[in-house]
Amino acid sequence: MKIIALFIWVILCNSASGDCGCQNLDRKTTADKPPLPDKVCLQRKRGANSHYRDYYGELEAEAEIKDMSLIPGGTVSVGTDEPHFSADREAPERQVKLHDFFLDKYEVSNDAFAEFVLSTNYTTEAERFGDSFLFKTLLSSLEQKDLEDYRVASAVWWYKVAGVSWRHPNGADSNLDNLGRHPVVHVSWRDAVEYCSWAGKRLPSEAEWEASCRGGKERKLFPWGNKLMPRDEHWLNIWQGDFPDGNLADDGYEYTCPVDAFRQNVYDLHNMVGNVWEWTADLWDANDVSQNPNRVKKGGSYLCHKSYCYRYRCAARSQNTEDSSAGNLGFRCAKNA
Ligand SMILES: [Ca+2]
Ligand SMILES: [Ca+2]
Repeated sequence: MKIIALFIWVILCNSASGDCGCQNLDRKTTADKPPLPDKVCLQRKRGANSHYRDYYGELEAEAEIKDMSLIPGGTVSVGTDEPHFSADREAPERQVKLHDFFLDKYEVSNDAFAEFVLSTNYTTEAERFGDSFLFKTLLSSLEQKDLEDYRVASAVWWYKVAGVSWRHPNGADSNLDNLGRHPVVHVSWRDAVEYCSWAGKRLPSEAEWEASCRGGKERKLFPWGNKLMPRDEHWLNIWQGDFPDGNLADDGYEYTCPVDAFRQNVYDLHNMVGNVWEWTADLWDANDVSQNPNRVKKGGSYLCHKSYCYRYRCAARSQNTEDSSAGNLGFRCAKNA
């Protein structure tokens, strides 16, 4: 039986405004097991990180799903009373009850998505539409000029580009060479639902995603604590330098990184914040009964910078319509325990 290695990470604090505009990428506009709350509660009292090891110890037989972590349920805090983007409805902090569940340790990779497509002949929505949204630095200046009218008005660094899809993630002529372990992108919410269903899984709810992000800690900004760069090391793939020009890529990645590049908390979850945004099951507006409602996405992406899109925090959230796709938006799956 594998033993979960624990790292005690000692941490400390950070804070911004703005809007990356990536929530505007709409094509039309340019029976579960009962929770064990007492046990979880008791284990949490033993220390910030120890409860997870204890919990796993008692549920060893169930912690066997490949590349998934068992996330303990119970009553967890989500949201924040110190929102950075009030319009995103990050506040208030609230308590939610969750059952135990499993969550993928990694964002779904191109290799994994290719298996799904090979097995099902699935065609993604971007492939059916014939286009997807690409960040400007992936286009030559000539292409940027030609596609001027296909920019997102509120975020002119996004271009709707023909021929871009998960198979051609960085331009119509690009391919998946050396990107097998990178996250699949240009997948819509509906594509994500189909993939998870094929895998015998489902999308996580926003609360499940956020509880997983928090790694058993309360009121921390990031999965590991409050300090962005413990030990002066990069713990996530975001944007360094000036946005939207001048990505220094100090973290080693100008675009996506491999899905197992940054381990971020005691749940052994990688790239929860940063790398690519992740679809959740939830509606942005629970009363939205339209044909193409907005769904909640979490975690921010490699394009996020504190000065402009400080959304690589566990409490941060954004939205896109179900049929949206872009080069910085992917997903991971959950499964009932
Ligand atoms: Ca980066
Ligand atoms: Ca992510």
